[in-house]
Parts: sequence; structure tokens; C-alpha cells
Amino acid sequence: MSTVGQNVQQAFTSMTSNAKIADLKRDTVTMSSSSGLTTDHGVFVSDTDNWLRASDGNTIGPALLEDQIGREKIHRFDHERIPERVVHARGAGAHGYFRAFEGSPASKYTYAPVLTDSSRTTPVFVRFSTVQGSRGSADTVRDVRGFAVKMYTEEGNWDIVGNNIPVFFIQDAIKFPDIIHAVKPEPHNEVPQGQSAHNSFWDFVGLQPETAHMVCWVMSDRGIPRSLRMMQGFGVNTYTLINSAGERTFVKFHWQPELGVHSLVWDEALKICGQDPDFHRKDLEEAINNGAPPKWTLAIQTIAEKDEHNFEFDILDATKVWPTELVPLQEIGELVLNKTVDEFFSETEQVAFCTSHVVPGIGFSDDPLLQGRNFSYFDTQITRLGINWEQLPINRPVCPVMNFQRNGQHQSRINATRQNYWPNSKGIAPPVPVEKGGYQDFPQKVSGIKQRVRSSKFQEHYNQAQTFVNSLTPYERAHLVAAFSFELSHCDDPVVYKNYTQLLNNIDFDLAQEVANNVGGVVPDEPARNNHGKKAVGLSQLDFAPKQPTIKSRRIAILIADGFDSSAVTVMKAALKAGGAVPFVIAPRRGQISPSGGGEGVFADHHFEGQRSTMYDALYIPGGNETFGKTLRENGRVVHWIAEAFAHCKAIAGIGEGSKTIAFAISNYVTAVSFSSGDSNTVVTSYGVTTAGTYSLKSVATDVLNIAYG
Ligand code: HDD
Repeated sequence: MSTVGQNVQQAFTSMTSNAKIADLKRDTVTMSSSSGLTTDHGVFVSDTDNWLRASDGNTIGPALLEDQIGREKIHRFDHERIPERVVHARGAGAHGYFRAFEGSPASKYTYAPVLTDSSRTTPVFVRFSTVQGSRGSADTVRDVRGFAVKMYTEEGNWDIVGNNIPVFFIQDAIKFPDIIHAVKPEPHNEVPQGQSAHNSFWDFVGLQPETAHMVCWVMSDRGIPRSLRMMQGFGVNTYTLINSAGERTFVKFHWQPELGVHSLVWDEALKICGQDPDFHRKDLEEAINNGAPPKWTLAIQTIAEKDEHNFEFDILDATKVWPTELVPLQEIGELVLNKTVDEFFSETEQVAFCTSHVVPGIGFSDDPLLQGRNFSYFDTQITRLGINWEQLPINRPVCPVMNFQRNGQHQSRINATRQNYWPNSKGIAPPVPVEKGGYQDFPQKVSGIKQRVRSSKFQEHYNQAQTFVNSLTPYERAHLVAAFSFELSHCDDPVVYKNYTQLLNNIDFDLAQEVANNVGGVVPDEPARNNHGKKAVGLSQLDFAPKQPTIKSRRIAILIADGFDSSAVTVMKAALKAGGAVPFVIAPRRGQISPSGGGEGVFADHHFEGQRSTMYDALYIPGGNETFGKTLRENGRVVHWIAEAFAHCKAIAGIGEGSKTIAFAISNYVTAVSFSSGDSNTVVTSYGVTTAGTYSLKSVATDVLNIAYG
């Protein structure tokens, strides 16, 4: 192991302290009550509340420009903001590590130690994001989620800048400004925020059929994840791996979440946008701080160079997946996020990724989207952070950086070596040969005629979109129809929604009919093309149920009032915590709630008006005395909590008075409930009742969502 390697490993003293965290400590400042307040030039400040002014003590008098302390404070404040990212402006990040599995197949394809050496622990920073909205937009909007991973390897930083959807809207990077202009708020009124539901987006995608496949993914439940921890990540583009024999293999990267892939339902997502716009950000923090660090398995799909042209699609086309039945997933390592950031701006906001940042053993392909990305990311960081952005603490590698790049704004290194050029007669900082670790450019043979073209396989746009729609479960498909209908209903230009419903007919006749009927589009009489009828694994979310069913990190609301049964809460809380769930007690007031029969009671975390059912995965209502039951049933908000959770198909459990309250809350909407209300030990789940088929969930949901409480 290199000296750098030893240092990296030594710094990795515990699970949450790694070489990068140790490196960040060099710049971390902690202030205390004994620190004393100073100016930026280090002079103690005696008064930070009053501007220096000419005053006789009775009148206020004019402020003096002379006040360096006042001026500095305002100057610094005036310049606090930096440009937000041109896309993916809204995000949340966390630290963690990556470890290759012992004996993983990766070494067949690459010599990059980060992927092959299971004794290594590589520090990682991950930033998740939405694409469309600005920095202050809501978390649970319908959108693609960014999944950008920075690995601080001993050989330099490696960034996999991916999304939670395996394909992209466009095939060629030159179209990126067009799709982003179309999806971002419209230029005349800056509407909408955090939404693709508007004319310009649907106008563009209706005229650009290569977007069809990804649009289906975004309109599916993948566009509204339950948690950033419960979504897959994909490198999307085709990269290459190079092994020690000098062979090159095409590769795609997949992150598979330990907790499985889960989504909100659209009604929840919409409500949470207002009720708790930071829902995903807080969820990530909460899980890490509650000892449920999110984990993903890294899997790769590989295609040998000789097989590049053996597929009906072009393997360099980012609008296509590589079907896993043709190109199986190979699991090679694990990513764990176990530390939240100390300061959002310095870490999550200033972190900057580049697809062009790869390490020896990893390379690019001719994927036309990737090639453009390799230019764009470095370029955008210059506007956002300045040319020396790689010196920022969160961005600098954990291995040495030695080169003759010099100066520029915000240079923070003092290069004490006089030689700032190569070659120099002192032999300082010589290039490193490939055999000793220098980056190896694969000697790829290229030839061609300079022209603006895409090869013929890039012309087919609907086959995989069809496979995706065919592979959805009936309820996922119903969500897809609802999402298309919601979005197109927000387009008021008939040209736009009529055109898009016509495009949909190329994917699926029924889908096009249903959506067109809902939104006033062009209802087709016959399919524009045949549905090939193919399905594939790995497209429906259901294919990604967790290996072990778990309640780990799930938020459970325990609804109580005075007179509750103390032991029914204590026991349930302990059981939930033992399973890794996070219980919250919700009551008429945030404060001490008294149990039946007297005693200490419990302190409620929230009051009924302060939170909503949407923020929880399940509800539990214990038993209690009659007053307890009456208090709950007479509180319109409690009734709404239960009915709403029921409509969102959440698990709801109740005992005695709790169970009676549940029955009361949903009885107006369900006539044939398959549990007996008031039964002293009844546990109800809306999943259970739903699958028993005793009523139509759709009709219940519609009624319940229109509930008027109070
Ligand atoms: Fe991009 C940011 C993902 C295509 C240009 N992109 C950005 C981020 C993610 C992605 C996750 C946020 C990184 C962060 O958290 O800081 N982008 C993708 C994926 C793509 C993709 C998965 C398709 C495979 N992007 C793409 C193209 C271009 C860009 C084709 C331009 C030609 N992307 C950018 C950018 C951003 C960016 C303008 C804005 C902020 C940044 O880079 O750092 O350069």
C-alpha cells in the first residue's frame, strides 16, 4: 500500500471518521462563548448592535461611513449568495464510505483499486437533488432525482454523477440547453417552480420523441420517491473499465438501495410540498442520526468491446437501458452514508462534480451525452465557484495534488516551488508513467468523417418505453395515467396536449386513450404502432422490495390523548425502536399527556395540528379509557389523520378505543370493513383490508381525500 494509502487508512479510525472527514477538520472552525467576536481582520468587536453614528445621545443622528465594523458586516452579508446550480439547484448531501466486496468480479474488468481492493475504505460524499426547482423549492415535487457520488480515492477523486432513473431525456449533449430551458420556469413569468407541468416542457418533449422513454419513468412513481434513501441510483451513461491486461469493457453503474425502492403517492407528494418542503432533506438527516445509515450496493453491467454492436439498440445511447436479462447485474461493493454535514453551504452547496473525473482503470466511451457532459461540468463550476473550485475543502482530493496550474481567483495554496513549468532541470513533479500509476488513455482506434449525425440505432425511440409501461403493475400503471393527466391538464395550449397525447399512442394505445380522454387530447381510434408486448424485470418498483422486509427508519405516529393506556404505548414504542423504526407521539398538545389510572404519562413530540399523516409511514392508536376515545373521535383533525392515512394505503393499527376510533374515522367511506370495530386487540392495516378486496380503494380514496373535517 502506498504512503498515501496508509495515511488514508490510518485516518479511517472509526465508521464516521474517514480520511476526508479528517481532511475537512483542517478547515473546520468551532466557536464558543469564550471565543470572542472579531472582525475578518481579527480585531475584537465591542459592539455589533449599533452602527457608529453622529448623535448627541437624544437624537439618532446620521450613520458614519467610517464604521469599518458596520460596513464589513453588511458587505459580507451582501455577497453571501453564490449562483445556484443551473440545474439540480436543490439538494441534500451526506458523507460516508464505499467498500468493494471481497472477491468481487470487478477485477476481471478493471485495475482501479477503489473497485477491486476490499481492504480499502474509500471516503465518499453524496449529493441528492431535484432538477427543475431552484434552491428553495420543495423536496417532494415530481422530478428526476440527482444521485451524485464523489469518491475520494487514493488515486484521485472519482465522480459518478447519476440520477435515480437509468435513462436520460436526450441522446446528444447539444440538446441539453433546449430540454432544460423547456422544463425550467417559463421565461415570461417564471412559472412553474419545481414542476414539469407546463406548456413549454410538454411542447418540447412532444416534438422530441427520444425523450419518450425517460418521460414515462418520470411520470411513474419513480418521480416521487418516499425517501432519497429508498431510490436506486444510476450512472446512466456508458463508461469503460480497463483491466491490467489492457482490455476495455463497457460498463453501466447501478446503486441498489438496501431498503428497496419506495414512493409517495401523488396526493401525499403534493401535500408534503406545502406541509414540509424539506421532507427528504430531514429524512436523510433523521435516518443517519437515528442509527439507520442508508446503504446501497454497487452493481455493474458489463459488455465486452467485441459485443458492442450485438444489441438492437446502441449501447452508447443514454435513452436506453441495458436489459438485465441480456446484461446481468454484478454486485461489487457497498456504499454507506453515515455522517451528516456540519455546514450546508461549505459542503453540500460547494461540492462540485465532474463526469470527467475518473481514476486509472476507469474511462469514457463515445456516448454522445457523456462526451458533452465531460465539457460542461468543469465549465459550470467556474461560474459557480471560480477557477480554483477544486481547492475548496469539500472538493479537494485526499491524495496529494501537484501540478503547475497556478494563480486564478481565490488561490488558497502557496506554491513554494519556483518551478511552475515542465520540463524543469530540477526534475520537479514529473509526469508519472502508466506502469507507476499515471492515467492510462485507452488506445482506441478512431476514424470517420466530420459530420453532425447520429447512427441509425439512435433513431428508434419507443420500444423500451413500451417495455417499461408493459412491466408496471396495474396500480403503477394507474399512477402513470394519473400523472400524465395531471401534467397535461396544466398545459393550456391545445397544440401541446393534443400533440403529446398523439405521441403517447406510439407507446401504448390504452394509455393514450385514457390520458387523451382525461385531458381533452386526441383520442386515438387505433394504435399508432403495435405493442410488442414485452416485459422486463427491474422496471417495476416491486422488483426492488428489500431483501429482508424491515421497518428500519420508518416514521410511525402514535396518536394519543389524556386517558391513554400507558403500557400499550410503552410496549409499542419499545418494539418499534427495537425494529429500528422512529416512533413519534402525537397528541392534542406538545407536552405531558396523562395516562388512564394516573402515573407519569408521556411527553408528546407534536400536537395534532402541527403535523400531518403524510409525514408518517404508519399510524398506531393504543387503547385507553372512554374519555380518551371520545377526545380522539371528537377531534376533526384526528379523524382526518386516520382517514387520510387510510386513503394513502398506510398501515394503521389500533387497540380497543384506538381501534374504535379508526373504525369511526373510516366508516363514512367504507361500508364493508373486514375488521370488527372495538375489538379489544384488533390491528388494522389498510393494506390488508385493501387486498381482501372488500371495497374499491379508488372510490374510498376519492371520498376520503375530499373529507371536510371539524
Ligand atoms: Fe447534469 C448537474 C446528472 C446530463 C450539465 N447533473 C448535475 C447533477 C446531477 C446531474 C446529479 C447535480 C450534481 C450536484 O449535485 O452538484 N446530468 C446528470 C445526468 C445526466 C446529465 C444523470 C445524463 C446522463 N448534465 C447533463 C448534460 C449536461 C449536463 C447532457 C450538459 C451538456 N449537469 C450539468 C451542469 C450541472 C449538472 C450544467 C449543473 C450544476 C453542476 O453541473 O455542477 O453542468
